[in-house]
Amino acid sequence: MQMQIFRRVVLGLMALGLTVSVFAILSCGGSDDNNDGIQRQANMQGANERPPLPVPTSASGSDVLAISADRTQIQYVLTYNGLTNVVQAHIHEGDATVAGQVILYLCANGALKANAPVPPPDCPAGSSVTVTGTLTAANLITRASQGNRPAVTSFADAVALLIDGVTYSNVHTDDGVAPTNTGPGDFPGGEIRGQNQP
Ligand SMILES: [Ca+2]
Repeated sequence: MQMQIFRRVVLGLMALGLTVSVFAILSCGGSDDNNDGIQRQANMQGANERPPLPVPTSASGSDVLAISADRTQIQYVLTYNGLTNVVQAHIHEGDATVAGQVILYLCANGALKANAPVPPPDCPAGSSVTVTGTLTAANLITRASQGNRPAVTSFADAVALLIDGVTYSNVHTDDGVAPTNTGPGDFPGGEIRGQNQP
């Protein structure tokens, strides 16, 4: 009799264990939805440049930044239209009101490539251009804190700023002839710019 009770208790515990296991698996599966990749994008215009020059350009551009679920990679698609003399494009830290520091290169030409930790793709010429690439910790330019902006010492810091809307992308042009800022195709400080946001 005691043995029968013992068996029932054991079988009951086994059934309970199985049920708990199934719930654990189901709840893990559900929580994966919270780890899906996050996307940010920018709509770049001349009027967004800071400090405002003004930048009299009819050019425009965009980027789409897809952050991997584990937040170790950013796949990007950069487009720009109506720009001449494009020399480089970056992601900068900072809100929409400031000129912030470069933390990631999206593209660059010639000697400017050497300023990036890993040479970025070319910034092609053309009336309508698309550049793609993948950014990882190897691409990051670390930065000390500046003003009220936090330090960027890791790729995780950069991703956190990106998710929080505290980065912008811009595209720089330069005709290679002094002086600067003479018109479209000659804004070394940036011709079009946009805040990366949801
Ligand atoms: Ca010039």
